[in-house]
Amino acid sequence: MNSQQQGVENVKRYTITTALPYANGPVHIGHLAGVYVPADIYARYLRLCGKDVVLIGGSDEHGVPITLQAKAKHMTPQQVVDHYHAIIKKSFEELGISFDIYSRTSTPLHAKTASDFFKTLYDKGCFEEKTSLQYYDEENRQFLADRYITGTCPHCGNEKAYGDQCEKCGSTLSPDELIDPKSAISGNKPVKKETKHWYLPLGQYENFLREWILKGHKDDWKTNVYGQCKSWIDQGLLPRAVTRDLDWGVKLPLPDTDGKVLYVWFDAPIGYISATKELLPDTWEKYWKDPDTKLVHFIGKDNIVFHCIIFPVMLKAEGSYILPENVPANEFLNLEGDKISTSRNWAVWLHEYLEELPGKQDVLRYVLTANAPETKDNDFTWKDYQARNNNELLAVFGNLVNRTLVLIQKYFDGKTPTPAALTEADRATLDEMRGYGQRIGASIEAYRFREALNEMMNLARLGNKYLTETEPWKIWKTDPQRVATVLHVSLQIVAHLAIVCEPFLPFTAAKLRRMLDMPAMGWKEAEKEVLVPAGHPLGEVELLFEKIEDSVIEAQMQKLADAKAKNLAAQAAAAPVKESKPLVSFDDFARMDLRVGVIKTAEKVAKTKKLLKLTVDTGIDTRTIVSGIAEYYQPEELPGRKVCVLVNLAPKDLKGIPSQGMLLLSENPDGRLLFVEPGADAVPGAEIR
Ligand code: B3M
Ligand code: ZN
Repeated sequence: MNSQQQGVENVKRYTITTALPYANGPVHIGHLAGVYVPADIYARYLRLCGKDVVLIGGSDEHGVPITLQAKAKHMTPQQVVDHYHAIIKKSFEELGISFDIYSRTSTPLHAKTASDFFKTLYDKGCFEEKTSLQYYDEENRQFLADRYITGTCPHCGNEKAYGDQCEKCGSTLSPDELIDPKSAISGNKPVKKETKHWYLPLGQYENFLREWILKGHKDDWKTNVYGQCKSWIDQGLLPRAVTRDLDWGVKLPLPDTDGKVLYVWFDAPIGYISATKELLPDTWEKYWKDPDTKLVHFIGKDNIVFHCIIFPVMLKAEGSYILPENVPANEFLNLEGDKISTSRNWAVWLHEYLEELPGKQDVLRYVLTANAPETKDNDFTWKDYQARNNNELLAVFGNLVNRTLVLIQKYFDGKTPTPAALTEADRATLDEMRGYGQRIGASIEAYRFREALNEMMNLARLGNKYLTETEPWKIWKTDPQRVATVLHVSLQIVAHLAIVCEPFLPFTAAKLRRMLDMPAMGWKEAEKEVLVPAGHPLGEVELLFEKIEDSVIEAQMQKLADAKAKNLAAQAAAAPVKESKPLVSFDDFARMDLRVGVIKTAEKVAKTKKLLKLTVDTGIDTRTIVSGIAEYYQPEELPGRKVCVLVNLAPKDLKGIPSQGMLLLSENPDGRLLFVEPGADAVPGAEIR
């Protein structure tokens, strides 16, 4: 019986891990949507079910990106990771990510755990030892691993590909595949030098992986995860180096290996184990070696191979560990239609969000769950954030709670009303209410968190529907007893929400419990009918959510626009300017007839992304000119715009449109085209000389 069929009641304990973010930058909404919010929902739910759960997190503090950043900032790697580990840890706490421990991989305990793990595999003869020629920077006397070497990607031509990966086309690369390799430190062409490394022979575990994943988890792993594993296994599993020539990382427990460390992707997953050891020094093994423990890794899709192939092979080879029951990896979240990018500062950083939008932790948790990229990449927009807050959290969830509690305050002095005989509709509503806990729980256990969240909101919708149909505010004078019954029923729905919203909206759940003066309750309680008994005095009514005004969204959009402009300017400043073309004579130049023109009309050329069809008054005539500026200018903003026109360029048909001349444009390093504009007083036909 696989884990899916195993309901929570059959599982003794859970070890839930979350991808360890690199401590070379803050976390952003992509990390949260992909990994940390779903993991926290899962852990909170299981705790409410009374399960024994450890939720493990921590900072990944090794790897070349950290050392490169340290070099660039004239800091030590330890200073870099200390700085970002603190920011990351604090921001997770403030968002309510309920780690049982948030550790880090630069601790001595981790170093010992990881090097002991390596030594165990080494002593068992699991590794292949290989001496090979590797790229070496003679000026810095350093081997060039992973991000220390750049070059042109053989697959897509990206000139800034790395020795381990091309970020443009996503290909996994080895340094030898790079065209025209350069050292990322000195920029020099590297030489080859002999060095010894240890390799994990993944191919020897092909049968194990086929049996364990392709057969054993065909039905319960997400298709995106299963599919990636299958293609990795089918394309052939090459030996994987587990050591590097670097000075920052976990040192090797072998003689004469100074300057060598464990490959970051060998040591980082062991960080889950060392963090558990740190948390539970005496009982950690129950969570990693007891077959009654269910191990679940929460990650983003770019980490699938490490968590489904490489780390399980390491655990299998070591022999005493359990394997992950599930790895529900999410796809990627984009921002306003563009890929989130740390280097381009195209992100909503968690620590900045918490500072700029205080008290809105649950709004972010809600929106990121509602839009979670569970099966395909998805997009975060500030407009959607505002809409979901105003139209769902405020108008549905908050409205039900507020109406119920204000009316009880008003009519019953804040005491839970005593119901009279229930009508059929009352009975049906209460019966329906009691079914939500089981349905929401089933979706969470299947890692379908969007579905679970929507079902939780459907419980609030049930309450609103009930109040709208019974309209207690209209019958207080004529039938106060009926009002008591209706508000009693409505209050039970609110109390049930306090339980079932907790995994998603922990801050709201705490407020609700305070308002109802209700103790924390387990998930099973949601099967009961009455959670707040008649006569029970309620607490103060608080506002759960407030309307988010356009100005708040506009400020965030402006922040993104500023980041984009700054990034373009930085790109322009950093980009090498092209050499000048060969000299021309004045006569050569004089043959070109350049005039001032005014754009009269502009329209998109059908079926093209780049072309606009313009009519331009050149002073000589009004003519059609087709220009590739559609990505940079909207047609409606162009009429009346003064431009510089090459009027004696031979006419040319572009997409079937005869174009007579050319507008002068400048091209930024990022490819952005901008008009070369004449002076404001220049008139159409004026010669440009
Ligand atoms: N440090 C983060 C990433 O690739 C990587 C995860 C490690 S989990 C053991 O986004
Ligand atoms: Zn590429």
